[in-house]
Amino acid sequence: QRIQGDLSAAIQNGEIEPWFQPQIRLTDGTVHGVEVLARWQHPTMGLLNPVAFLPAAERAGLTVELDHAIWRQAMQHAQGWQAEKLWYPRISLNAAPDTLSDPYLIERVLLHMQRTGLTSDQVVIEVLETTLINGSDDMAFLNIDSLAECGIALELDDFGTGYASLSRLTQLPVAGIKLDRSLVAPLPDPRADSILRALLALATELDLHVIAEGVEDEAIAAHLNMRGCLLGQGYRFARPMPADEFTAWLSENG
Ligand code: G
Ligand code: G
Ligand code: MN
Ligand code: NA
Repeated sequence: QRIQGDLSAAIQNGEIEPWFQPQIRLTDGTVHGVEVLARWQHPTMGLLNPVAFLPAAERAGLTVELDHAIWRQAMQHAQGWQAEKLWYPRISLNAAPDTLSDPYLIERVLLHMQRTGLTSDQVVIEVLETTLINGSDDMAFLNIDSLAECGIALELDDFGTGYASLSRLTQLPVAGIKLDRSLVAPLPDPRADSILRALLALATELDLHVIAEGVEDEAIAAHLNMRGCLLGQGYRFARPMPADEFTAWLSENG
């Protein structure tokens, strides 16, 4: 309907833009990376979150275009932070199932890198745990291998909400997992804590790094740190911010 009709033009004219949420080292509070989150500054409906337009983009076959429009803008901002020596940027980009299965994925990512001068250690691709289970075809698995060969890390997003990806973790070149906030928010609840400890043990065993999502307060951050979870993201540290706000945040916290 309305959203779907406006979407293609909005992608073209930059109405859909990257916002940024820092990922923090829980041991010392320094900045590890930043997750890039799409936002649509809609002329009449105001600020829209992905939940309001990603499904429509998917139905319209526009997610690949949308993801790359966001990635390109995000990497341009990162180039600026690098140039201003505010920070050695490390950005995490969300990939929709269609984006992961795109035969031109590697070519497009390398082109963004070439244009911005960012190197493969500065780019992380996040895919949902469920994408690997439901949305992956041979092309997706080829891409996953190629990303690893290029030195680009792959992280599993919303980890703990899908299922059966434990065996996949041993077969795929996954660098890290992002603990879903439904596992993090209840901490230090004993059951949530048991799951946390089990997942951290598994991650250590498989040599995966772990980022806790939805870290909303200091008690949760301290608990995670006590259990040996090194990285966290959430409102305790910062909300997702537009680029100019994140630039200001970096000059205070970077
Ligand atoms: O920012 P917010 O919590 O509303 O994001 C919700 C979800 O939308 C994120 O967890 C992420 O999976 C998805 N998302 C955010 N930005 C992008 C994007 O640029 N591309 C894709 N494919 N998904 C995104
Ligand atoms: O990639 P993913 O879908 O996990 O994106 C994270 C989403 O969670 C974003 O939409 C972001 O706005 C949201 N978010 C980030 N930090 C917090 C938090 O501390 N609490 C809650 N409830 N949501 C958060
Ligand atoms: Mn994500
Ligand atoms: Na997530």
